[in-house]
Amino acid sequence: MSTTQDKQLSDMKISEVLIPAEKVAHVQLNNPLEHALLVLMKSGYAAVPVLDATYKFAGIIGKTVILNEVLGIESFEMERLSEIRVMDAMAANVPTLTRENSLLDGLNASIDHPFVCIVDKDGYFDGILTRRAILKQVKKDIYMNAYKK
Ligand code: 4BW
Repeated sequence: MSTTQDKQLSDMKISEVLIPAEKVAHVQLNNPLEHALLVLMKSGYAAVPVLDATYKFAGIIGKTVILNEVLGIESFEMERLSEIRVMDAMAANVPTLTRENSLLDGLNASIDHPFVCIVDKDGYFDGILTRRAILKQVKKDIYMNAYKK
């Protein structure tokens, strides 16, 4: 039986390299931007998924968007961090895929996005596919093909 180790990227599904939901830092729609910024700073990530109260995927929020929201004419108006909610600042129009999509679909999406959110058929958050996971697989493919010659 072939394992992820010796499979070609073109034969793989997203489920084989997905980071599962329980390992992904996230925030919720109703959280204030202050909480989202804390999660982003403490996790070290530039952007994380936004979920609703039932764990359905809703969008993505990142540090740049948050800082833009509180950027005044000459200074940052930090008190606004507690006034604005994540749902009013996040990017909602982002592509999603399912764990059954091919890794090639993921590769296409990751050209424009550092990570792609994976959802089930009802929109519940399943995890993320990162560029890192895809690049690791691309590297394996290149090495495997080099040894075949
Ligand atoms: O805390 C980190 N741990 C590790 N192991 N690597 C990290 C960490 N923070 C950043 N990195 C590296 C990764 O290679 O820097 C790249 C860019 O991070 P980003 O985008 O700009 O914060 C990381 O590349 P990646 O693994 O391909 O991840 C792409 C993007 O996916 C990240 C972040 O927005 C999101 N992400 C990755 N893992 C996540 C996550 N978001 C929430 N929870 C996670 N566990």
